[in-house]
Amino acid sequence: MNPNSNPDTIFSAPIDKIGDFTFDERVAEVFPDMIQRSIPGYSNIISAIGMLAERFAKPHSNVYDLGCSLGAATLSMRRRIDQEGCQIIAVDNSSAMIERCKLHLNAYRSTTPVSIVEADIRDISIENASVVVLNFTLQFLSPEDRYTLLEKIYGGLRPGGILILSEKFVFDDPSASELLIDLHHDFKRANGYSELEISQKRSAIENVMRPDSKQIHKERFAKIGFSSFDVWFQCFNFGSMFAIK
Ligand code: GEK
Repeated sequence: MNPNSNPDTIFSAPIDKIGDFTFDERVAEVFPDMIQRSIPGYSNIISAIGMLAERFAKPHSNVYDLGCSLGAATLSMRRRIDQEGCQIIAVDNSSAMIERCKLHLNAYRSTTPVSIVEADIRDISIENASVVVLNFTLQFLSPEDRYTLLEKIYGGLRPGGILILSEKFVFDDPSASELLIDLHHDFKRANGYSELEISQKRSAIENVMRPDSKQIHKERFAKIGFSSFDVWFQCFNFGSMFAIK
């Protein structure tokens, strides 16, 4: 369990009719515990996002955290960025997440200003960006919207700017896929989730989250025009990529 969060027990009792997963008040309340226990490597990725932002953030530029939830990536970047006139814009369309994100971020002081915006990331404009983070958010958009959003990000990035994209991956090779999914379930069991919780969460998320393969991500980056991209972290079927303009 995460000591800074209420424990995630959302799927612990049998549910008659499992609806689609939404980022509502109940999820926001247990989110730090849920994400730590569900995504292998999450805390490593969060701290490395801070390191990457420190390296790539430029003076008088914008840094975006798209699908910021409670602001973990924003906090990590804010701790590291030391550039005059640089501001972070953290965006999420869940009001429950945004409300709590404000509380989390206002609890600490910092020199880099942060604007916390409740909006759909498909509707905002991206401009003068040195760093853009999509930490486990793109997978919730439809495949057509993914391409349009990545094109918009590319358009709003300065030359040399970085996109950090973390996602669950799917794999073409059936045995590799089975092994990596099994290892992920072992990870969840080791973190105290029961078989019932694992299977009910899986049914709830199935319709709202359709991940891509690393190959698809790479092909899309190349088609859009990113000059350099690769995977910089992977644990089981979860990982993170960078793409530089
Ligand atoms: C972290 N990045 O802790 N517009 C805005 N927000 C959206 C949209 C959209 N169209 N679709 C989904 N979201 C965070 C973790 S969680 C990942 C990201 C997960 C938001 C949604 O409300 C949720 O807060 C977030 O994307 C995905 O580093 O729970 O697996």
